[in-house]
Amino acid sequence: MSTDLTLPAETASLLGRLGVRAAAFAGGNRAVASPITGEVIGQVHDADLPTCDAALASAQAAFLAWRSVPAPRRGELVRLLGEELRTAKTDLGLLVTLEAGKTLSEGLGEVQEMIDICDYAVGLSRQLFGLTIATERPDHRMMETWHPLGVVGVISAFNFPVAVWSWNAALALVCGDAVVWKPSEKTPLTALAVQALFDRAAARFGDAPAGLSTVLIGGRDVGEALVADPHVRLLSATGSTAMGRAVAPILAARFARALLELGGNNAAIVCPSADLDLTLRGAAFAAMGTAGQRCTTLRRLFVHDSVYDTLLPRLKGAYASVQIGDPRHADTLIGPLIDAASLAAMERALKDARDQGGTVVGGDRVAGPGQGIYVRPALVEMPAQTAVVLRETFAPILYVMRYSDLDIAIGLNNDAPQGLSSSIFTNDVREAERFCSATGSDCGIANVNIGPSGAEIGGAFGGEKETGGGREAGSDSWRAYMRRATNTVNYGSTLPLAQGVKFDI
Ligand code: UN1
Repeated sequence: MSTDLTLPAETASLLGRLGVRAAAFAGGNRAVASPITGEVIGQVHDADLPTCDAALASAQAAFLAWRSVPAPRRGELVRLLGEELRTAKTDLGLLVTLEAGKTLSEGLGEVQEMIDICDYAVGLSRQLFGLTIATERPDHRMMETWHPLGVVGVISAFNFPVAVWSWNAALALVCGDAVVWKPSEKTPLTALAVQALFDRAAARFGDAPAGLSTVLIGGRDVGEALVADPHVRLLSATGSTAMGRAVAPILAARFARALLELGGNNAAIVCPSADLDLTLRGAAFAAMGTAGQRCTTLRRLFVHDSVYDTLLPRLKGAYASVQIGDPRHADTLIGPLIDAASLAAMERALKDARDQGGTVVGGDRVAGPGQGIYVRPALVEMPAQTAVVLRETFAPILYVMRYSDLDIAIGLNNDAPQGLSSSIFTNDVREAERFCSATGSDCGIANVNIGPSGAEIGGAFGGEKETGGGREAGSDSWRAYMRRATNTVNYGSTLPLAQGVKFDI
């Protein structure tokens, strides 16, 4: 295991192995710091606006060619990308750890999620299907066909710096679209590495059009270029609800599709019959894992009166003993916060929680390597679901509240403005089914005896209300990346009109 002092050199050699040319991450205008130590590990070049325009024009040209390539052949490119990711998994996983600060196990898990979605998309490339529909007219056939959509813009966040791109790109590519990606300003190095892996896959594929998938490093202006460009027919954006509010009206004004993955304020309900060993592990991973920086992180825990006094001491024990530190070390479970702004938001929320009657355990800074920002996750017992509980703070804070009636607990679950993920811990089938029913959780994800985070790619991922309504990854999410045509074909020799309308000339 490398020491802290070698971190920039370690990053440079990793990037070299992943096929990123030194010119791409050295000498640029934008310094990239690792949250592990705060050290600068790369200097990347922002794309200027002419570069953005050229990339978008080239993506449009690539789309025009790619849409005519048979979908299973398009799948072959994604299969090769999956192969590159398998080969590079260890290096890319470590780079995710260096740049985003998540533990090695989570960094590797993120790359595994990319491999999984590639596998899924390869299969999908032979299963892009439409319906045939009964028609009211004789000697007619009605069907729907699905066609490539255009250029797909992807704006991704620091916390899943590469997986979110892959959920979009793997699907978009088999669907016949071109992809232009603006990664988070905080994680451009992993994006450059993924682009290099894509370029390798494309070279092996042979005749992929130039510009089929590109990355544009930069800040807000690059994002705005993507949002405004008329060629971008679908913009998939992951980030804060504030970002979604800025992006959505611009897309709506030009009638482009928006796939928004915004805030989450995810809750779990612990019922009287819950298996408390399982609940403890599920809640601990969901609340503290990735240092509380997942959009699916568990932030609110409603515990039934009858088990509160048993579960809480155990949870406090887990919070007190969890291993915090350098995420490259095998025994670390909690790495650093991404930056000082994140710490400030956490401290503000904990102050508000105290002011609103909360009792805070943890939340203090702990020593870590260099200038990295390490905190003990905070467990906050709240007398009620106050304003601070309903606000998403992207940090490891778990608000715990008592409940006595399941209907009220489900209501509290649904009172959050966001609607991403949710869980119930119970061994009572009625409670479990109620939670998953139309009158249960109003979130895009509702789990039983599993925490709200750590979703597999096979299901559709996304949520309701201020989470934005988009769905990525599995199930039928692919339809967002295609346009649907309804075809009515008359194979007879008369022209009966629908609805019995007469128009005889
Ligand atoms: C995110 O935090 O932006 O379900 C995505 C999960 C991961 C994805 C999280 N598969 O926790």
